[in-house]
Amino acid sequence: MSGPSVLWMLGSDSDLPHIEGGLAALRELDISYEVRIHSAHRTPQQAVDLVAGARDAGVKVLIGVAGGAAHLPGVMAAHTTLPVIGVPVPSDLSGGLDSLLSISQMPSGVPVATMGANKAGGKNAALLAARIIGVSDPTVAGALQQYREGMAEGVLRKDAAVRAEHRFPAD
Ligand code: RP5
Repeated sequence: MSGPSVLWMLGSDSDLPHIEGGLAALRELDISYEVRIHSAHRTPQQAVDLVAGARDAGVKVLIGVAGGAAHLPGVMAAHTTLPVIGVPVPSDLSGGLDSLLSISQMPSGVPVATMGANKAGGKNAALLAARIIGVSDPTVAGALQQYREGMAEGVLRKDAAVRAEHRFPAD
């Protein structure tokens, strides 16, 4: 039961830059995580074995990150009843429309919560994982509330700054 709360699985190390914001968010919320590289196509057996053992290892949420054919999150969801979040990595084809559709268009019965194929995808995956964990963990729920309040304060600071600078006639 000593595994991380969130297990990230990436189809390639080239996907790493797309999850940096998500890893930072989990650290800020003090939620444990582990990142692994396994591909639905290149190392299918290792990927499946890791997912199949995740619940017994104490993992609460799985995040699959992949681009292009992007079967990884769906394969993960097929081998566990834990919640699976998919992060489509932008590709050369229409900015990642292929990744987005591949991950989001799951058949009935095997859900994957699909994030955007944009720079927010990795971060939002982490925050959705935190919300799922926060359902039964008041400490995480409290940390999320603080996170939201910090975000709102940041917007208010920017509003005040832009208002002071972009005003005509100025005071
Ligand atoms: C996918 O193929 C990976 O998730 C990655 O987004 C994409 C390209 O992988 P590399 O060729 O850079 O290893 O499986």
